[in-house]
Amino acid sequence: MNSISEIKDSFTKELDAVSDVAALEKIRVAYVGRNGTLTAVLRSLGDLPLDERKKIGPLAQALRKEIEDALIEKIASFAEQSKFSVDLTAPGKKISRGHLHPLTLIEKDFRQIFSSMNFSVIDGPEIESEYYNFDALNVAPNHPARDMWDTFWIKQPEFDGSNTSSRDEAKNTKKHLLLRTHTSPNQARFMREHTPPFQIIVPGRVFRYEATDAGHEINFYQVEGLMVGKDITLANLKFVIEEFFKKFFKGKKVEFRYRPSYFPFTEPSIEVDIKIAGGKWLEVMGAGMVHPHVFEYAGYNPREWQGFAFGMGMDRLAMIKYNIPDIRLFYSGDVRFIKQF
Ligand code: FA5
Repeated sequence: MNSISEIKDSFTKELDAVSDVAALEKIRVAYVGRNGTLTAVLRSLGDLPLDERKKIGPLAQALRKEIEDALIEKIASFAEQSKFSVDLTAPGKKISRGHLHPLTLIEKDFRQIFSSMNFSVIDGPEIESEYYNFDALNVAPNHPARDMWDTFWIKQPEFDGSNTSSRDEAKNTKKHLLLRTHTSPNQARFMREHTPPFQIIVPGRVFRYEATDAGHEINFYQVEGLMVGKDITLANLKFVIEEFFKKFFKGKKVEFRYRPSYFPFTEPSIEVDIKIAGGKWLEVMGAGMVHPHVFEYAGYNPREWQGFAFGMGMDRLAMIKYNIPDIRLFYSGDVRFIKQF
């Protein structure tokens, strides 16, 4: 009986001195753990004569409950204290945040500016048929203009080498699939399904089988523009392009140069160069008036409808806007690059 009250006294004293969870655990082990002081007493009960056992047993059991309750209470008080121990003067911890990719930022600009000019934003497939990428755009099967775009052809079961081995043979089959070399197939796709007047842009990824350098990638982004209606002229194209660039380069001085060019799907065709704040002239897009054959492919009467189309290189514009010297940085996956935007 003496030993029970001694255990209780020393436990209470030790518990009072405890100030952290680790020390509390030590006490728990020392008293009620497998080899704890009180556990030893409880274990030895069986060796005692019956009348002593009857007296000491309940006391020892009661003390065990008391100790366990006290431990739980103490641990709860620690939790309660830590909830309020906030040091308001401590310096803040920096939480590192994600960044949007510069090309994503540029695409957002495009969507926002063209939407404000009443253009709808349309999407199209990256895996395209040869028909939409070339034929419907007035690029005849064996016309040299097809070589303006070096193409990644998609291997299909019927072209897997067993029944036809040459790429040229495959290229001449209308059914052939490819990775779109430009966003222009979406002109043909959209016109098939819609009746003019309309004005759309189609931002998206395109692919070309060509050597890479600071200004060329094998996959990059374009934005196609198409406006079809009655009495649309080159003057409308010029206005839309100039409005867009003024908004895109926010207040900087933008100069424009229009050069004659050739695309099978526009007539006349032009290329547009811009000069920002007195810098160098840079080619940013191909454009022109929609070729009558393209309207015919779409089922429109070219005497009734006119339209303009353009295709801008989004990466090139991002390079100009953010002063990025090499297009390959966009696709490097280097977080240090992305973090700057
Ligand atoms: C075309 O792709 C035409 N579809 C554009 C067009 C649309 C003309 C509608 C008329 C009417 P081009 O191959 O020039 O044209 O490419 C257009 C723009 O894409 C270029 O001005 C350039 O900014 C960008 N571009 C072309 N090749 C690459 C490349 N390898 N890497 C990055 N940007 C490129």
